[in-house]
Amino acid sequence: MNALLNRRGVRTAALVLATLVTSAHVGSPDTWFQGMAGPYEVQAVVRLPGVIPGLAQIDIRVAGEGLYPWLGWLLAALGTLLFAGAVTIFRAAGTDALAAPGTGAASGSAGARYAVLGAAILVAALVGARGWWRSVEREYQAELYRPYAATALVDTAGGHRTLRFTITDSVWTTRRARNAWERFSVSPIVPDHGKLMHLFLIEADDPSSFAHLHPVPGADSSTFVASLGALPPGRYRAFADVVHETGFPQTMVAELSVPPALGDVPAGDPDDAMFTGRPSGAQWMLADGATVTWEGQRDTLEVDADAGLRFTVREPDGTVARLEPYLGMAGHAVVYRTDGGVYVHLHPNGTISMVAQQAMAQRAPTDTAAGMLARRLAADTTHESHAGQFDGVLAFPYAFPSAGRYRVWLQFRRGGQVMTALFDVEVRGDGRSASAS
Ligand SMILES: [Cu+2]
Repeated sequence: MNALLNRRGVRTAALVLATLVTSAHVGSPDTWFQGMAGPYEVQAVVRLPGVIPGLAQIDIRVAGEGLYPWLGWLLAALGTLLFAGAVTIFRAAGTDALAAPGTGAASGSAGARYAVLGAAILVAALVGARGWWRSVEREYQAELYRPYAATALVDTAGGHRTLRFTITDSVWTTRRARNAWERFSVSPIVPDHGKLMHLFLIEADDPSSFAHLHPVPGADSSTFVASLGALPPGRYRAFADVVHETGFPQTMVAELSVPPALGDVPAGDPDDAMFTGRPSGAQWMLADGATVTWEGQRDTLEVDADAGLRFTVREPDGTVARLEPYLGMAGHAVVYRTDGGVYVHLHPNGTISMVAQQAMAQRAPTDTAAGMLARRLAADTTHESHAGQFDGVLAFPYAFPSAGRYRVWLQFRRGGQVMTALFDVEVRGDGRSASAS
């Protein structure tokens, strides 16, 4: 779909929305709209903030083909006609318009000069307008969110495999922000669930091997290192979750090739976990005979609808199991579209990070320098205080953002061991809609 026309449609939709949000709601503040905005069929959702002033989240989905292929040609032909017409007017200004009343047209060479002059003026205006449009486009692009650029590689010096994940983005290395998103991310990284970075490795071609690692800062503040343990060799995608002092979370992405294991496998972080396996339907059997069941619907999942991700861990005798805290939580889920286009790390409280919540609660007016709040958050050990047990019913609020085949890895702790269960699921959508929000 043509991005430019798409954006025009979105603008039209935004006008429609401006009138919509002025109507009142009781108890259900979100605004939904489905209908036509000009020639475009749109579905718009405005999620209003609880307190005004605040930030409203606006999602606009443009359905259908969006652009007729012949429309561009028609517009180009009409534009050429307009250009030729305008040049003709210039030519007439140099001939017919200068003729004395009652006489014939003036000399043709004056008309040609005027036509050339007119064409030059028009071309200059068009070139200028194109430059202006491009600069508007660049400004728009500069305001878009993009995650930090990063690289990942395996260092085999020292006789074992060490993952080195490096943030290469100039925003991080120079601490200079160019837009609002980047201003949120130039602050220090704070530990979430007690770890500065949660890094997931997922096998690229056929996602059967999976690792959940916790790299620690290496020689500088841009490189994070972790032991790869016994991870099978192959090509992997790396997803690194970090949270900034501002409460801003981001996921960095990189690809890497993992060589075969060397003899020496040093122990990694005790909360690291690795897993290799293939999904086996709605029930997963753990090594100790316990089972994990995907409760609810698996075959009628739809885009943007409540996915109802609910799992029950049962003892071999069928009773609901008790779980120990894993990184301060009853469970963690990683949702991944098998082409790598969607990745998210979920907790029973949703997609928001725990430390972002803590940062919100602990921010004080005296936190004027970068790093003050980060130090307090790092010293805070309340994430370790979830010492109790959880029952084995795990629910994760989530809606799948797009259609496709997904894998869901579920992680929790039992008998001191981190256990992983794997499920796969097909999510249906209309296959045509494109989201622009
Ligand atoms: Cu983690």
